[in-house]
Amino acid sequence: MSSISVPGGEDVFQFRIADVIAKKRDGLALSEQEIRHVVKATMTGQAQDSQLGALLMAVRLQGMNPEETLTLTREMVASGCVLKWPEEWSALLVDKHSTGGVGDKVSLALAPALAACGCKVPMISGRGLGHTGGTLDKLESVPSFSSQQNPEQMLEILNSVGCCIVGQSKNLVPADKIFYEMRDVTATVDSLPLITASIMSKKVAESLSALILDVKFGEAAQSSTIEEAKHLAHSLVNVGVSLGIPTIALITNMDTPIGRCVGNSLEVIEALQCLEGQGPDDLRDLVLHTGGYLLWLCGRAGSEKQGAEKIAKVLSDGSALQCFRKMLEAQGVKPDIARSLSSSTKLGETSHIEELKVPKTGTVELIRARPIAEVLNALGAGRNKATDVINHSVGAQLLVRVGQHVEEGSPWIRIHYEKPLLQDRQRQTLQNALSISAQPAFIPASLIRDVIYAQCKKEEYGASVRREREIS
Ligand code: IUR
Repeated sequence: MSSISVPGGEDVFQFRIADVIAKKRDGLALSEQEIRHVVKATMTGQAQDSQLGALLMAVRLQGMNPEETLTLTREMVASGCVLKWPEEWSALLVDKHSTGGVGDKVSLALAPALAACGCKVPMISGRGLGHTGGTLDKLESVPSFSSQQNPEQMLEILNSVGCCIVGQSKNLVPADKIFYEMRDVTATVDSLPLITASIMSKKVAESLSALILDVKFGEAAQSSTIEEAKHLAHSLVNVGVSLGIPTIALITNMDTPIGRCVGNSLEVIEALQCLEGQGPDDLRDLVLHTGGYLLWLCGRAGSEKQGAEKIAKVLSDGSALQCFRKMLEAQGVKPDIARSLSSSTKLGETSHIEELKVPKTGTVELIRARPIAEVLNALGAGRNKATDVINHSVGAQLLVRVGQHVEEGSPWIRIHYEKPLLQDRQRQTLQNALSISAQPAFIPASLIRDVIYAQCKKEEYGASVRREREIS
């Protein structure tokens, strides 16, 4: 390393990227200046693709300590713009991030419910890839919905409605796009520090007052075990709190689809049921708890329980549904469609609807989300590469729940499809997704298995993190 002085400026450290790669290859921690240099060199094009690939692999194999992960996150944020909001919103800005699941329509009900409670929710979401669905794909099953909103438009919608759900803008954390594309082709996606910095840099750039993470584990999740999910959750929460955002993570199970519907337009209808104060219990439970924790973290409720009660109120009195409709209208949906949207609206139908039958009498032990999502993907509900076109109407309705007694020959799943047609081997895959037991099945009360905080007492959490932010 050498340093040169720029007239009137700080010393500019000159690193050879090859030396930084060698340091990480040998298991040493990188300094703040080294990480800053790598991110800057990535943005200016000075770092060659081969060097970035080698560095990402070195990080994947050797890891990063919490300080390095924090620095990487901070430098990635600095690669682009951050969203700026009016000062008077400084305790109102909240968001949620999920590591991805099947049938996960929580954000669709949560964002408007939080807006109805007085929060500002600048939710930046993604599209589905592989077997997990994406919030933007779900919303795009509503005709003319536009996820492309620039920061000025977001500000306007937050002012008038309180929530928006939009796609990632090019100027926010541009380093993440470069790193993510490189990770995808270098087998380095599954690196804890790289996942942490990727997720948290985008959330930090939203300038939030509080954040909740839904870190999923199970057969249909990115983390297959609860231990792995907790490890990721600790890393995410520590970065959030270190950067002054009160952050907690829920550890939730993802073996069985959330709710009863999988597939874009069917999931919007199910989210509308939740916004009408009804819908499946597991979905409602996640919306109430996620919202409850956020209201408590940002200081709008005295406890998570009080927060959940506020969310329950706006779901039952119709104000959350009104916010959802207003958000859709503000994001391009025709007023007559947006204003009358309800769970009985038809959002597109398929030419084929087919029910599969329960193979033997017993209790439903498990409905495996992953094979169901994979078959639906192949039928056009999702994409395997970013350029694939999806059919929003393709999906499935589960007609039974885990723990339910079922009789042989009764229907358990209804598949909505068009072309390509459902094949016999896919019918078999779906049948194998249903486990029937002769014994009564254990039904956990909630999908939430743990809550991860940073290192301070739960009672003081939101306030103490807010205090730290004011001091720093
Ligand atoms: N989502 C992100 O935003 N970043 C990642 O690295 C992964 C999921 I994996």
